[in-house]
Parts: sequence; structure tokens; C-alpha cells
Amino acid sequence: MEEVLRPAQACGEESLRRLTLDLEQVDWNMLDRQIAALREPTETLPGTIAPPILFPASTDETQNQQEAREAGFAALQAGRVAIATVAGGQASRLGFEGPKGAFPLGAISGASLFQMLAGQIQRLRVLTKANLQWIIQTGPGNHIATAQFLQARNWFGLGASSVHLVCQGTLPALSPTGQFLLSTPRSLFRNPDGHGGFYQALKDSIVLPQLRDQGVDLLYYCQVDNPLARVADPIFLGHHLRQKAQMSVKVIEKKDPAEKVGLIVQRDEKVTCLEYSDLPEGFAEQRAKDGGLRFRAGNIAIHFFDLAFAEEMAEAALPLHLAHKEVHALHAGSAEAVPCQGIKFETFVFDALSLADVALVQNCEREEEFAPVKNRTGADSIQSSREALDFRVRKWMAQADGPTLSSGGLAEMAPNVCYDQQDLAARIQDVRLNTKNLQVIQR
Ligand code: UD2
Repeated sequence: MEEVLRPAQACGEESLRRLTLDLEQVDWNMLDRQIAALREPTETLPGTIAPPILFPASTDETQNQQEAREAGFAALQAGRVAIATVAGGQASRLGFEGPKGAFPLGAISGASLFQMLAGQIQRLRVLTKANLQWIIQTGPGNHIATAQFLQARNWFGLGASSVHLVCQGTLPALSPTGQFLLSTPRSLFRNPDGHGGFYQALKDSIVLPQLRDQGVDLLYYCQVDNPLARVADPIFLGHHLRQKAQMSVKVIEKKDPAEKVGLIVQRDEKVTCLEYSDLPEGFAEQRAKDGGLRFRAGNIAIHFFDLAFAEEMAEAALPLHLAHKEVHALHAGSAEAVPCQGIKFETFVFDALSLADVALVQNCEREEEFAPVKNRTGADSIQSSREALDFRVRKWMAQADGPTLSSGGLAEMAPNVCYDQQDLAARIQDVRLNTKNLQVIQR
């Protein structure tokens, strides 16, 4: 501890006072867990691991799906659901400066990722006549920029009072020997606590009691980078309710073992997410008898929660995930930050799955629901996501209206025009009335 104080002592009283204040914010129980996690050997997947039981995709039109849709829709209409989006990470892989949600993904309109999700919420409000609330989890590095971005766009018509920004917390990074690092003489080196920090941020926020007062007891959750997310899917919700699940997850069929999605498995009878970066060598490559991957349920980080369960998870001591990184921090005695080894600690939202008494896993069609924007080029890129939006709008239009879109180029539908294929089919004439609803640009 003396070493960590030394640079501040050299800088004077004020620096020492500031650093002391920062140290007072440290959660010492969590710090004990961080140090223990540093010393524990890497887990080698003990227990029995099997593929999970899957519910069919929302596009399967069976009687069971129809009943689930009705149950889910009724809960939405009754105002029991709020929507949560995690948007606290940096868009560094995208090479974009602002909050990732501000990224202009729309190939023609330049609509941002936030606008695409907002459009879905708007349309769902029309369909359900419920004033769906939207919680956006930001991070310390983009909270203000996110608020400014949304405010400047008038909260995309959702109303300032029903879009709630909650900021996730931070955890101190440590040296390989478990010492604090400093970013300046007067402040600890900290990193955002991972999207698992969502639970605490929600619990500490003023929005939680407001939601309860409004009768909300269910939470839909998605990441900001997936413009195909079927926001608050009534069928997914219906299954969640009918199975009395506390937390549910949607998966896609993973075909490439190297694809960067976590694996949803059944581990000792509990639904569990094994994060792709934590898998032992060769695990993802295992094959089933049909030649496909043995573990193919890819996590797309879309959930339904019972609100009470999400609240409980703030106290759940979720596992810590460690990232060994080169960081710029102060060494004891040095006045300036220098490159050194640091360990960042994060928790993940989906680690709560294995703590649920009942966790439901629902399949979904990749081309209908998953096209994340992670990278500038290649897999999960701006281009691949735009192409997925184009593919889906052409498919929906063809089903609703015949193949009337000119071929080639990229097609884009305004975000708040329709919710799903069924919705589009029901209002195709209205959609056709305004050329801005549906546009095609040549590449
Ligand atoms: C995430 C999942 C992966 C898979 C994939 C699907 C993790 C660790 N892994 O991979 O299993 O489901 O997505 O697309 O999430 N975020 C925060 N605060 C943070 C860190 C991240 O809000 O401290 C948000 C971030 O803004 C984004 C989401 O969480 O919306 C996912 O983060 P990511 O893009 O770093 O995760 P990725 O792609 O490694």
C-alpha cells in the first residue's frame, strides 16, 4: 500500500487527498475475490457437459409457438416488460470514436444502432399500446457522450422520461502480483466492470423503483451492436413465462468453431455459458454424429429476465473474468505512466444463467435475428451487418408482396416501419405509400 501512495506523496497534499478518496471507494471484499482469482489456476471445465435442450425458433409457426406468442403479447400489452440494452463498451474494434450505439449503420439513411433499436421499440409500442421503457447501460467512458447523442436526436421520439441511462461501475486493475496500479498519482487505474456490472447499475438506479411502480416485472435484454435483435420478441417471452424461467437466452447455430460467440451448454444439469475466449483447446471443434459441431448453441446475448432475478444478481458474486493486457500505468516512484502488464477484471451478464432455477434456451434463425457489428471489415463487420439487413428486408418483402425490390445494391427499411415479417405483411400498402420507408442504393 505504501508504494501506491508514494507518487501522490511526491506530488503533495491535494494528490494524496484525492487518492485517499479513490481508495475509499474500493470494494475490499471484491478486491479479495480479485486477488484470489489471480491465484486460482485456469478452470478446466469440470463436471458433465452436454448440449442444451432447445426451444424452436420464433419463425416456426406451430400451435405451441402461437400460444407462446399470445402469452408474450398479453404480458407486453399489460405493461409488464421493460427493455434493457448494454452499450457501455468501447467501439475500439470498429475504429469508431463515439459510443458504439451512435455508429451510423444504415447504408442509405445513416441510421445509428441506437436509432434501429429505438425504431423497434416505437413500433412495438404501437402494436402493444404499452409505453415500453428503455434502459440503456452506458460506461464511464461514454455516458455523457451517449446522453448528448440521444438528447440531440430527441430520444428518437420515445420521450426523455422513458429512456433511462444507467452507468456501469469500474474495478481496479491489478499488477500480476496483485498490487494496485495508478493511472495518475491521484487515481487508481480502473476499468469498466464488464456488462455483468449491469445488475448492480440497475439495482442502484432510480429507475428500478419507477419500473416496479409501473407494474414492470420482466426485462428484455440485448447488446447495442446487433441491429437484427427482435426486441422483446413475444414468442421468446411466452416460452419464458410458460416455463416459469427466471432467465432465458437465445442462441444461433454455430457452424464455424472459431466464431466468436459463447457456447450455451448444459453443465451438471444447469444451463451455462462458456465464453469463447475461456474455452480449452479443441473444445469448440468437437463434432456430433451428424457431422455438425457437438456444441453449436451460440450465445447471441439476448435474454429475458424476471426483474426480481436480475435484481438478485447484483449480490450474486458472479465469476471474475481476467484479461491480461499491456496498460499505461504508474510504477511506484515514477511520475509518469509507462507501459506495463496489468490485469483487468470483468463480470458477464450471462454467467447468471447457471444460477437460475429454470433457464430456457431458444433457438433462432441467424438471418432473422443476429448480425452484430464488431469489426471494420471481415466477419461481423459493417458490411456483413448491412448485407444481413438487406437480406432480411428482401425476404420479408418477398413474403409480403412478391419480389418487387430491384435486385442488386443494398435495401434498407426505416427502423420504425415494421416489427417483423407478419407486421410488414399486414401493412404493406401503407409501407409502400412513403418512399422513405424502403430504399435501395446501388453499391
Ligand atoms: C459478446 C459475448 C459473446 C457473444 C457475442 C455476440 C461477451 C463477453 N461475450 O462477445 O459470448 O454472445 O457478444 O455478439 O460479452 N459491454 C458493456 N460494458 C462492458 C463491456 C461490454 O456494456 O464493460 C457491452 C458492449 O457495449 C456490447 C456488449 O456488451 O454491447 C458485448 O461486448 P463485446 O462486443 O466486447 O463482446 P464480444 O463481441 O466479445
